Amino acid sequence: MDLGAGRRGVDMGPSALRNAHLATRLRELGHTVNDLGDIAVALPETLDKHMEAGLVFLDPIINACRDAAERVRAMPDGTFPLTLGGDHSVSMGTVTGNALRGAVSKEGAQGVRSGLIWVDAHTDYNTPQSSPSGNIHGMPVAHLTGLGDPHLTGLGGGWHMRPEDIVMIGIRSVDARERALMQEAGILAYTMKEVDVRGITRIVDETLERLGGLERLHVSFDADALDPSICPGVGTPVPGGLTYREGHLLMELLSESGRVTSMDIVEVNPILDTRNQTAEVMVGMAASLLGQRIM
Ligand code: DIR
Ligand code: MN
Ligand code: MN
Ligand code: MN
Repeated sequence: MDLGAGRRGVDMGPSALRNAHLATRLRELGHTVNDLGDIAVALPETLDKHMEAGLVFLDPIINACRDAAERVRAMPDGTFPLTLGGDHSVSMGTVTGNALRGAVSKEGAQGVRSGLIWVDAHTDYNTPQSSPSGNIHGMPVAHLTGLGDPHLTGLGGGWHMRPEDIVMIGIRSVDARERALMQEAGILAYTMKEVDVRGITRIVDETLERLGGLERLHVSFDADALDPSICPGVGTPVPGGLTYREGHLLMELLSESGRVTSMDIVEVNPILDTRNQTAEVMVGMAASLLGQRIM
């Protein structure tokens, strides 16, 4: 879907990623790939664009997220759910669905405590009140931690991410009120400055240590985390992003840890792209996370 984004086109992202040979690349790595097809979402042209409680297209986005959560939750044990977006609001569904997979925790509550590695230029920690745009793709992480609209925070039936179980990497654009919310929640964000000064290797070491005891780690990869010179097909490009090698190194090191259990690739916009380059780069990122090695 593209209902959560400020401009049209990321609903075509999954087609572009399939066209860039995603399934073939993963099969070549030895994986069995089952493409479950698309989730049906209303086209914006058939809806009247209105705000509900500060949120654009709230109702159809709730439905799409519920659908995504249920599809992920129902995947059999031992499978790796890889979700193709679409705008980043789908991650409210996928992160929730992964936490609810096959389990009821010791405390009897539904959902397993899980780690989230959010690779993005943006922190996506707006609430309906703090958002300058009303676009839901700038709000998924806040809602996953229980802040914001009750329909969206309720997707997990009471399950929420703990702020200390979230690590963000690649950050370089945060709205003023969003920054205050991030600080209040205490979410760890490795900005591009930390990437420059400390390097991806140390950042991955620290991330895996921080998320140490958690059995499920989800990687949510927004294509705009990478520099617009390599991923021009994104709706909100921000200069100064991760290089091609930094992106691959991040995925390679996470892959070597053997701890990542699910992934999203989101915000690929073929309308704004150059000859499907962004989709091809993002297919490479998924391949690196799923075991591709140079030698
Ligand atoms: C901006 C843009 N912070 C917003 N967010 C984007 O509308 O909330 N997230 N582009 O990926
Ligand atoms: Mn090709
Ligand atoms: Mn995002
Ligand atoms: Mn982004």
